[in-house]
Amino acid sequence: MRNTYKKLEVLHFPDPRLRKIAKEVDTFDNSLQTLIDDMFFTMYEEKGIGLAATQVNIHKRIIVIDITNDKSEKIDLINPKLISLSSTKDSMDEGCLSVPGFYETVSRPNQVKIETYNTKGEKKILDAEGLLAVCIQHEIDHLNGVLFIDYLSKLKKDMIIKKLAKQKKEINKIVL
Ligand code: QAP
Ligand code: CO
Repeated sequence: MRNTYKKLEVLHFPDPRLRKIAKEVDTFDNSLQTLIDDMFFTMYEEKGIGLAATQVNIHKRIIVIDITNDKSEKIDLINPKLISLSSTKDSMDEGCLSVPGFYETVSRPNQVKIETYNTKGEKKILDAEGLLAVCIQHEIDHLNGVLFIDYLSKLKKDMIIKKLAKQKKEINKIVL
């Protein structure tokens, strides 16, 4: 662990770079650990519970998650692969650091099993349920260029797009 971290810039929807497909990590070196540490730092600074590398414009299959309130359970996933999904689903209010200010209900399987790698390049199996299971699916979606708002009705999605465009217009007015 270092004592200084870099706060990475988080891309915001509708940035087209959020649609890129991330590539598998094939080198497990120090720079990978550095990136993961900076991703945790960025996620905590932004008050998030999950962050995918895609969101910080790094198109590699890396995710950081911490769903605790006291930063006590850091989970990093490298090349995560869903190997089973429960048929039972749960609806949860989801948000996203790349779609700030918007929360909508999404239905997803409430239990998942994934295969993933740690920073040493060792393969691990992880079983998750509830919020962690939902967060894992949300973040793996990012690696595939998918956002939670893609699951909403066209009406709801269009409303978000419109509000964001309006916000951007207001910000530009102030800058001008
Ligand atoms: C994904 O999202 C997630 O709009 C992680 O103003 C969220 O960390 C999975 C955030 C909920 C399951 C349930 C969003 C912070 C953080 C905002 C996040 C905001 C500030 C979102
Ligand atoms: Co997100």
